[in-house]
Amino acid sequence: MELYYFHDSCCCQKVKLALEEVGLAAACHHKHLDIGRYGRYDHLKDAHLKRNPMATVPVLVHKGRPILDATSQIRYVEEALDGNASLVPPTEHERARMEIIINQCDIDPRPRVLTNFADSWGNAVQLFSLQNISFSHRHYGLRKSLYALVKHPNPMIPMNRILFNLLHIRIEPSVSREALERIEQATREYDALLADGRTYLCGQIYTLADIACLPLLHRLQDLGIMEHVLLRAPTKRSLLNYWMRLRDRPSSKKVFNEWEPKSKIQKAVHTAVRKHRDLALTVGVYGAFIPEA
Ligand SMILES: N[C@@H](CCC(=O)N[C@@H](CS)C(=O)NCC(=O)O)C(=O)O
Repeated sequence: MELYYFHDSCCCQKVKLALEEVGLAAACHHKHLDIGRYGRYDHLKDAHLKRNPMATVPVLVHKGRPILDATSQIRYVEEALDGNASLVPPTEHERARMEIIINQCDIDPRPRVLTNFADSWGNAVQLFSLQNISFSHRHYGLRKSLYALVKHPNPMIPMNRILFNLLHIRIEPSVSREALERIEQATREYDALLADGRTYLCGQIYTLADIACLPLLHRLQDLGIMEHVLLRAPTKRSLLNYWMRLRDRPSSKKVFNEWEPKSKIQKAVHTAVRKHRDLALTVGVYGAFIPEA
């Protein structure tokens, strides 16, 4: 089995979590693809386009057959277990709940469907992520932007980033308000579920629902809006405790902290970039788009 992934993508993190949880990570060959945040666009190279003409990650290849969608991939990992372990709850009722949560956490960032939050709060989180990524592309030169525009099978994706930076086009406040409300609603729902003292979203065993949800919670933290969402009244204490508990799980630690700066120079650059990004988020995005309580 081979997994083509980008470490900082929520979709990819789901699949990596599933593989880590069931001990298949070592048997799976991981191939890191830089999908553009640091400017290499590995996903637009011919080798990847052959694997996935839509140029997205993650791609899980098993016996020469690529599986192109994260949600299908985590289900595939569960099926590959052959009863050795399970990422599915034992009762029918909880299994139905798991299905709902997996779908609610699905991400489809194609521009035409991205703002469809009704069914998925994954897309609402992705909207803020994409804004963040677009910011990180603002120093890209013309050549890099043109390359993406020419090579990308969905040119609206690089086009949106170019316009975002060139013409200072921003997500409309009404849309980001709607996205935030969707995030509020989903987190309220999950908090209510966990309020009965259960350990995981579907009861007492860790399931695909947790795998689908955790990368989104991690992203809320990364974007700096977790406090806003979980600590604002009414505080979502059960969900907050769930996150603090599950982010310390070995699989989470591996997947969410995959890239750590090693040398002193890397550390300094990393800190500077983070500071700069946080500033951009606080002043440019957070301030402008997160509505007042
Ligand atoms: N529905 C797909 C979406 C995959 C997807 O769009 N992945 C993003 C990363 S989260 C990507 O590859 N983007 C390519 C790009 O930005 O050009 C899934 O869940 O796997």
